Order: sequence, then structure tokens, then C-alpha cells
Amino acid sequence: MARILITSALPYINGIKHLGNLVGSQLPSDTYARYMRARGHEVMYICATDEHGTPAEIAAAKAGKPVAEYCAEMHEVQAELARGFRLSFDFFGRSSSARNRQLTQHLAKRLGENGLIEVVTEKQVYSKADGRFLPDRYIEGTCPNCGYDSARGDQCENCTKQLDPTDLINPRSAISGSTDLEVRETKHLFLRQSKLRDRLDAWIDSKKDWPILTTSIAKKWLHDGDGLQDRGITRDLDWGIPVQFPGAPWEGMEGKVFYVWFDAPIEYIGATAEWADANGLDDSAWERWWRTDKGADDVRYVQFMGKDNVPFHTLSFPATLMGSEEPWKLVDYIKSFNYLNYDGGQFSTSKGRGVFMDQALEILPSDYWRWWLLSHVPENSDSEFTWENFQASINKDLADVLGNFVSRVTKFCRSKFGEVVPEGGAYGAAEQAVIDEISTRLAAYQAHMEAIEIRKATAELRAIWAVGNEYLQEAAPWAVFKTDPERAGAIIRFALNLIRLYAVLSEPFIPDASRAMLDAMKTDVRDWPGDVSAALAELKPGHPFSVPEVLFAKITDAAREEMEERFKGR
Ligand code: B3M
Ligand code: ZN
Repeated sequence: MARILITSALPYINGIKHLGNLVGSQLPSDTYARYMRARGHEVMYICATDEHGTPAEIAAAKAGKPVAEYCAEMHEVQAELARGFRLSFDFFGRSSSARNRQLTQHLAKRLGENGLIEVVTEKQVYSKADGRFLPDRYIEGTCPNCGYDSARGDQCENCTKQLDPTDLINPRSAISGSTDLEVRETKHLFLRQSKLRDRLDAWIDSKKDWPILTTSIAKKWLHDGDGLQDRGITRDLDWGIPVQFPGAPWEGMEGKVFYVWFDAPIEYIGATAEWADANGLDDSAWERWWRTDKGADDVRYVQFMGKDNVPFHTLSFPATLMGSEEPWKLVDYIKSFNYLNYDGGQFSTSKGRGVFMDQALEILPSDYWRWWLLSHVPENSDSEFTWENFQASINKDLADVLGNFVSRVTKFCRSKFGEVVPEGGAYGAAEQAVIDEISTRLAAYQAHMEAIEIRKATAELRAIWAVGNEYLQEAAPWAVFKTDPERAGAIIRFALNLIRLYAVLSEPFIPDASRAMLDAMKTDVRDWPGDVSAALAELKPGHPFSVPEVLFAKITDAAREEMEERFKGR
């Protein structure tokens, strides 16, 4: 049995996330966590809400609420939606927790003591109307390069030129629109990442099994441009983790907080400590996952994230942990994802374009969404959500293949043998052929999951469902029954055992349907099959079962058209 630590990128606290956010980290990491638990490994699966930074402050102001109150409410909204999608976190924490504050300040202190923090005085734009310093992204003005009048202080999205706020013509606050801005001096802490370049370079070179996408992004940032320059890790904001604290190896940093990307990854550790606290366990319970001097040396740590998060996870977060000179567990494997596009464009929160997590669950149960998203996960390229594709996949894979198999087998058995596994004859060549094919495909399915090739794993799982359908069609127990009820009984007993096996193999992807199939088969034997032949003899003659409700209802054209209209955006 292995020990596997899994973290999913932390969703920002503001707003309800759309399906693109869900499939870009949380959902595939849940499937991987479920699979590894099903294989008998010890899993710690962590996520949290990312609650600091300007987006949280702006969203709270828009909601007319104090930011702490806004974050507490939104954390619960996101936690409820995570439960709705059956995301099986061991803990869903909060980056504003006391644990994260304590860990973030501890690590910053260690960096300071190790000579990796520099106090830098820099110029920043202050807005008197807003009574605050404005981060670059919250300053707008006319681009000096192309004349675009809503260029932002860090980049012009029209001509993509990198900008400094002082380059903008007629700059204004993106929060209040006020042009009453002035440049003021302010002190900030810089993390001297450049001093860790060689160590980071060697560490990344040691990751021989990383996907090319991950390594190439890390190397680009390490060697080109401004990737690994010393970076400011503090901001002049009210909401966040205070930079000045008792014992800090600096002074005069009152009124400043750590930059959201400095404290957010530390919340992976923070949330594990919150898990221990919530379960009344002492610090050793979480340290055995995160400290290689306290038992974490045998842990395999896998991170899941969107590709735009890779730089922070391959550079600044490892730099923070390495720079502390404490034996923190570093990531072993990073699984990063491309983007899910919506009907030929982007999901858009502001334009209400695309399906958001709360709306999705209003329309259909989570398994429908889980299956479509995971079988189209944007692993090696972007993928496209269209309602036609969604309808086709649900109606074929889930309704026609899996759902129909379960329904035909259980209903036929009830009509001829009652709701018990029939006696019937021994399995013959037809059953052996199915056992052989499923054994081969199961080995492939397992190999894909070990390699975290989610899309390929769904293809094998779908093929395993199809094997049962083809077998049933071929064996045709309804015809055989007339002349050889013994043989028909053997066929149905085998098919009922296939239902149980499908429940076990499908759990990582469609957990509710898996539960429904196990309940119908009135069994809780859900060990991962080491031997398919034995697994398909688990339900003995006489074992009771019940005919389940329809597992998956088809999506009608009318329903699909209605949803297309509803979510097309303004
Ligand atoms: N919240 C960015 C994002 O949601 C950020 C991830 C933090 S992971 C430590 O894409
Ligand atoms: Zn421009």
C-alpha cells in the first residue's frame, strides 16, 4: 500500500465556478483520489478556497459585505457545490485560516533568516478616492502602444504589450474610475528566488516523468524573461496575512499583507493541518504527509492544476519550501490541464456565458456532468463543450450502453427467475471470452490511471461496459430461455455479476451510479478485482437483487435546445 498526497489548485473565493474551472483541476483529481483509494492506497486529498487578494476585496465590496463575512459565505457555497459534484476531499480548507496564517508567517520568517528576503522601496500608484494602493491590474488607461482605451497597468489585452502603470495615458482606477491618482513610495518584501535558480533547475531536471507541458513551462520561466527574478511577496492591502508579526525579521511592514500567490500554495499544508484539527488529531497526523523528517519521505505527492498555474507551482512555491531549509515534501508529479471552451468561445462569468456549477446541478445529476467532463478532459489540448456532443455522449455511453444493460438484465431476470441470482449452468466459452477481454481492458484502464491519463481511462471503461452489451446481445437469454432455461440462467447470473463489477470499476468516474448498482445488487463487496473470473462469480445463485430505477434518462432534443438557448450568454 502506497501513501498518496493529492492537491487540487485552490479555486478563488469570488463567484461560482464554471465547468471549465471544475474540469481543470478538482474533478480529475477527485477521480484519481477515488481510484487510488479503490486500489487500497492511503490517500490524503486536499483542496481549499483561495480567499486573499484584490479579487476577494472587490467581490466583497460589490456584494456590500465585509470581506471576512463574504469569504465565509462563499466558502460554504463552494463547499456545498463540491459535495454536489461528489468531490471527495479529505478536507476543503480556507487560505484565510489561522493554520495558514501561522504557516505562512513561519515560512516567511525562515526565508528572512536565511537571507532570501530583501526589503525593497518601490513606487506604486495610490488612489485617494479609493483610499488604497492599486495593484497594476486595477489601473486602466490608454495604451501608449496601440491607443486602446482600457489597457491595464500590467498588460494591454488589445496588443498584449507588457506595461507599467506609469506608461498608461490618462490612468484611472479600475475600481472607482477616479483619475485622482498619485505615485507614492512604499516598501515591500522581495523573495530572492534568483538565489535558488540552480537548485530549482536541478530539481526540475530530476523530474524525468513530468509531462512535456509542465516541464517546458517551468524551464521557460526559469531561463527566459522575468520568470525567476526576485519577486515582491507583499501587497498594500487590508485583507490577507499580516506581514508584520511578533518575531518577524523585519520592521515597518504594518498595514501590509502577503501576496495571494505566496500564501495560497502554503494552504495545501494549512488545509492538511486544518484536517488534523477538525479530526482532533495532533500535529504528527499532518506532518507525516508534509515533513520528510516526520514520515513524508515515502509519500508520492501529485498536484492537479490548470496550465497557467504551473509557474507558481514549479518555481515560487518550491522556492519557498526549499528556501526555508526545512525538510518540506516537494511535489513529485504535476498534472496540468489545458482549457475547456464553451460552444466555440470562452466561458464568461461577466457575460453569463456557459454552464456554472450551480446551474449544472439544477439541470442534471452530477454523474452526467462528471462523465462528459472526464471523457472530454482537456489533457493534451483544449476541448470544446457543445450541447450536441453532451447529449450524444450521455445518451450513448450512459443511457444506451451502461443504463440499458443494467435495466435489460435485471428486468428479464425478474420476469423469468424472480429477483434472485439464478442457478443455471456453469459459465462456458462465451463467458470466458468476456472474462479475457475485460481482463485485458482492465489492465489498460489501470495503466492509464497510474499514468493519470484520464481520457484514455474513460475510453477503456466505456469499452468494458460495451463488452457486456455485446455479450448480452450475442447470448440472447430471452431466446435461449425457451429451449434451455439452464443456459439462460447461467447467462443472467454472469450478467448480474457484470453489473457489480461495473459498479466497482466505474466508481472513480460516476460514484452515484456505482452506488445505485451496488444497492441494486444488494452487495457491498467492492474490492478492486485482482482476478476478473473470480469477480464475476461473486454473486452466488440465490443472492437477492432488486431492479433499480432507470440509471440515466436520455436528453431529448427539446431539452437540449432549451439548454442551448438558456446558456448562450448575452
Ligand atoms: N486560485 C488560481 C486559479 O484559480 C489560483 C490557484 C491557487 S492554487 C494554490 O486558477
Ligand atoms: Zn495596446
